[in-house]
Amino acid sequence: MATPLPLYLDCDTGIDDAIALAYLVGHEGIELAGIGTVSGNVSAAEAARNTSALLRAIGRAGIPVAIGEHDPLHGEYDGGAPHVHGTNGIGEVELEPGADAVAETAPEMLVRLARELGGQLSVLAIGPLTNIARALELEPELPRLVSRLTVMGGAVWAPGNITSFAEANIANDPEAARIVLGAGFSLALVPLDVTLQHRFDDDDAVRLEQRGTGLHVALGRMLRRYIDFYEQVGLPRESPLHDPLAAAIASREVAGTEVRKVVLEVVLDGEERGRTVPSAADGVESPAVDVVVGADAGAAEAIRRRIHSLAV
Ligand SMILES: [Ca+2]
Repeated sequence: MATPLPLYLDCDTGIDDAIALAYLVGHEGIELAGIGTVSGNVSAAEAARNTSALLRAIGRAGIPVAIGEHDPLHGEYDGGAPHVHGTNGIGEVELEPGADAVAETAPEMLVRLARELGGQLSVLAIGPLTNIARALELEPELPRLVSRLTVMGGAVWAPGNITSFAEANIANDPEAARIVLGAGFSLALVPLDVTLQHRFDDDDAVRLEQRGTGLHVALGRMLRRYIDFYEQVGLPRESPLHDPLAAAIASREVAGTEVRKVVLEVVLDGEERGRTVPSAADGVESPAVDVVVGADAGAAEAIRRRIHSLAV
């Protein structure tokens, strides 16, 4: 078997973050070298508690979790998305507490791992990009020290979800997004354009609950809560796989079937704040990124299979 891919995960756990985490742990080709948290769906501290509790439930409490930035680069944390993810971020599901967070911050952990792994580290960001922007302040060479950065975020040719223009991860810290998208990483952006095409539904919640372990029952209940939210806002009883799809693409298990290489600008002002726009300007110096707009039709099944395979 090939050497596992070392991965740093940056997250704001979050129900779809929890599903992505279970997928990553269930993937034998991934070695989770460290996890950092950032405020988004919940505060960075709450996200760390949720992440550690999930790792304990999965039987992987030894994976280090570092707390990252509480506030975006400009302004203050806005209190998260309790209407989507529940007041505790994981759909009011109660889990046994996990290990304490480590002493270093999430940006410090990312920089340390990138230096230690000498270009081998892959990075997956499924929350606002504040920690990645702070890590660039600590280590401007970061884009050349990591092999690939995969970001769940943005709505490029599709409408947004937090406003009609902007997707939540980018909208929660547009300044950080502008810095990270322009920093020169080998970068795959996994926006709403593609994540909305891949979904779990009530059958998945039932199957997770029937799997019967504490972890799977908890994930099933979280998923049901998430599906309830989509129904409340007038959408089908289905859950888009935002973060899990980005995880499956970062792991290279799921391929992008349509990928467009474009320079992206992030709108910072006005009603379109947080919008990700393909740049029309000629001669811009910013580097292009790979925007994934289509992915393997089997993505949801691949994610489902990994999560069900977890022996806990
Ligand atoms: Ca997330």
